[in-house]
Amino acid sequence: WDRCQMLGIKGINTTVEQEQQAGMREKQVLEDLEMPLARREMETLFQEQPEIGNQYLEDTLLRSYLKTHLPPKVLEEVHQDLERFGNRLLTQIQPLSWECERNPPVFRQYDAWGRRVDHIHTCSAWRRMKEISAEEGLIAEAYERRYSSWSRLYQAVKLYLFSSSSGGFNCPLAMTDGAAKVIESLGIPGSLKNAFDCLTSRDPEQFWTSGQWMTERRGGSDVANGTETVARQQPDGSYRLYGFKWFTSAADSDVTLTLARIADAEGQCTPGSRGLSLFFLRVRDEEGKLNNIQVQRLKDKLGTRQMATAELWLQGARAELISAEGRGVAAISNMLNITRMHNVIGAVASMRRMISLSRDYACKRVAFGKLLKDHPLHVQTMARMEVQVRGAFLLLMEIVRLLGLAETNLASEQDQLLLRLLIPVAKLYTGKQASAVAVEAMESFGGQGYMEDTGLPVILRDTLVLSIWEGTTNILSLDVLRSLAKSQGQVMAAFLSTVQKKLELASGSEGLSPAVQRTREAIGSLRRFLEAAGSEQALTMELAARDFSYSLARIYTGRAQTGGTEPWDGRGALLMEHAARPDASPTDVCAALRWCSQELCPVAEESARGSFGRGAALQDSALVFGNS
Ligand code: UCC
Repeated sequence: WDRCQMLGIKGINTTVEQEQQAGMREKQVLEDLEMPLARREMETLFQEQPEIGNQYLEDTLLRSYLKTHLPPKVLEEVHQDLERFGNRLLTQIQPLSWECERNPPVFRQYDAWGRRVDHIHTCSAWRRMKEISAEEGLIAEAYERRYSSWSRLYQAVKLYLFSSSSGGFNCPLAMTDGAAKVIESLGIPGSLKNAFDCLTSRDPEQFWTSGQWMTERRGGSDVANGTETVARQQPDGSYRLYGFKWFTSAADSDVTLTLARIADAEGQCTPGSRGLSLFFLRVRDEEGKLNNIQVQRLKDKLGTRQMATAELWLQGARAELISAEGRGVAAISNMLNITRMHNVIGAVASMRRMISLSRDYACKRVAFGKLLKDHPLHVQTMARMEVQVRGAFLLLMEIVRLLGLAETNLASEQDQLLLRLLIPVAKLYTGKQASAVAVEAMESFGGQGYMEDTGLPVILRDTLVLSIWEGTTNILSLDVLRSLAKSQGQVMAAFLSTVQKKLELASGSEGLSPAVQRTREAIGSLRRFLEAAGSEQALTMELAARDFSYSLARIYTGRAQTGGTEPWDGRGALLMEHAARPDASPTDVCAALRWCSQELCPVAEESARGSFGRGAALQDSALVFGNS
């Protein structure tokens, strides 16, 4: 895999130095164009590769967000750590990331003498990523809570910086975080104390990662009906699991959480969701021997090839029941909500990485006699991507802020309702944004973007999974409806009243008034849709689920702030709110206005077109399957 060369990394320069260098390069490139052709062919005019600098120092939106929201003492401490971490990412971690890509895991089923060994070999860079994750406290930070509710946000920011340089290690970290969360939410029972300590350890020798084995052969999204694994209780109270797990994302993990059906004395199991319970198990024993598990094969995936995703036979794996019987899905939903948050982190990080590279390239690449950055149409395309990533970033910060409050008992009931609603909304929306932005950004490199050895296709491939794993867009849209139904509409009431209140308070800012006006209209449309949908059949809401979720994402991301008075009240920092800060820049205002100039409430528009009725469903079917 020598073809894959590392994407360029600038030293650890200051922004001013970088600008000076870019200026010199620009001059050089333009001078080169004046040279006679023959000399040019021999000497220069190779295209320069895009480079990145310290991703913390270069991310002005991230830094202004932290400055606005974190208490000064916390900001001072985390700023130092993030600057250091940004440098470590450049010098040490990014090269490891490419090592992981170049050396995907290898599965060896038998040894030379025919013995079954089922050995998954991971490269040293992958194993080093695990150590670095512990050293940097990438899980620990969220559970130590040294900065109270801001600990979760701080952890998320580190993960956001780490994500695109992690060589795929962000995936096992997501599941590790999810497992720690489930164990914590169970009150850290004595039998799981050691596991919790290891999952949240800063000591590389102690640190464990977790898997999340939810998908079976007939499963996929339909976990309730597709899970066939059976759990048989043993005389000592433990269980043995028998079944086939079809996708286990990082099968080199130390432990895992998984679902199974407990068999009664006659061997019968309860079908459906009510029959599922949650289990914890060690994947290997102290000697590294698998826990009565056979590895069938590694998955041959489009992307995320750095990690060992496997098919596993459980043949009596010893496990501990950790949920109430039949409450497995509810118990594992704590994990799902955390891994979905990580998915949002991954989505925003990959958009930011692609845009950073594209921006640097625009300052180096000459076409039609001038740099790409001097072509207005090219810059317009990039600006549209920038608005998307800004909105997505603020939505991410909003959910981690709310999660931090919930984890430190500082969340109001309204905060908790909002969090339940916004996690699936953010996951489904940013997953789709990330794919679109990654494809668009790839195009901004022309043919070079399509070349494997630039490293750009890796980013694209790894981004495409974000709208699939952890629940597809439609499954997440249905989860949004589930949150409405379960709360008897309270999540929606919390959403609307929060948005409404903030809009009223932001309407004082004149520069933002077109955005305020458009958001107001969108809320009116959303309300009317909900009133009308209340009297319709369930089919209407199912058909509307995706457009409805998109409407929530767009309205919430564009909505306005509460106070704006000193001190900053720290609530709901999305684009208009960010733009209404006392020290906001004209660019912040511009991003808010542009976000709000897109269709904010597509569900109302589609509803007016009659897209959600029985007739439309029949037409959909005729269009797709050709029947009339
Ligand atoms: O494992 C995978 C890959 C791992 C890689 C992770 C890396 C990601 C990191 C990214 C880094 C860049 S992929 C496999 C993931 N599988 C899924 O996501 C499953 C998708 N399917 C669903 O989400 C479905 O909606 C199900 C499985 C949750 C539906 O199951 P049920 O049994 O039909 O659901 P119910 O009956 O509606 O819900 C059962 C209970 C309810 O509570 P009770 O019983 O008290 O009413 C629900 O309210 O679970 C509760 N519940 C939830 N609670 C269900 N979902 C949630 C939720 N999201 N939050 C809170």
